[in-house]
Amino acid sequence: MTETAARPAMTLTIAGSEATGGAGAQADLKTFQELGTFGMVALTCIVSFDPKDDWGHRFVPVEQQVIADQIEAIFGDYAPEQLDTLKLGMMGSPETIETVASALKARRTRQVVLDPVLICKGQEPGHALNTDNALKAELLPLATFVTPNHFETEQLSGMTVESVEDLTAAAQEIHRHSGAAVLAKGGVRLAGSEAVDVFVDAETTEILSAPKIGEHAVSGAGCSLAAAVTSELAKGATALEAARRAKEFVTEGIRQRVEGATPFDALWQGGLRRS
Ligand code: PXL
Repeated sequence: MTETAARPAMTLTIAGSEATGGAGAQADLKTFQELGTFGMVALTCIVSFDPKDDWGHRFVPVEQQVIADQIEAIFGDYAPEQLDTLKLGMMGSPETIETVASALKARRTRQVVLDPVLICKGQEPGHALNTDNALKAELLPLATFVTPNHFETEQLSGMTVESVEDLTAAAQEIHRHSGAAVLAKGGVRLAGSEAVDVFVDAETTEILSAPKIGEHAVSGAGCSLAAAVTSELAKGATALEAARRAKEFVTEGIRQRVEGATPFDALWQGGLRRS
């Protein structure tokens, strides 16, 4: 009789493609693999940067039925209880949020990490408000862990964030109304020499801090952080442990970032291997 190894932790991302491999589903899948989980992807949209137009984002949604089909295929293959953690990334439109939320209603995974990507450059600014409302109504209630960046923290809390104290208060507010663990990212947006994120759940408020590496945002940091949280939760970490390890993963990924022709560098998910 052949021995079968215990199956790896199972992770799924529902997210958009970003062709250059810095962000989106590509970043998620690389992070899942790097952290030792079995990764799956259902694509919501395709983003192609435009080198002829200042690297603006060209955005094409995946047909709604095709999004639903991918989710059906994945949950046909694995029961919700076999999928340890689900990550929700860029949806791109209120219609897609609706499709994903209704596909997930009958398929509840134990843990859902929501990266509340509100708007991608190249989309109509008007989209942000509609997407924000749909996210709050349809996806935030499903989330057990949420990872808003500076802008998304302001949107989800309705508060202005200019300091670590503001970020903490806003993260506590998002936790209070969603019940989810929150990792609110200050990143390079808050002044000072440290990149500060704030973790809040029912037991703990903890400030996670690491020296800033440069003053520019790096592509893929947000996606990779949420994907690392997803992987760590899938492997059995507590929410706080997952947040700490994800911060370390992203810090090393930024240290080993890849430079190309775009004005922003891309995080490399293999950063921890070299450090
Ligand atoms: O980092 C946000 C993000 C998420 N998902 C996709 C993206 C981007 C930013 O470029 O393209 C698909």
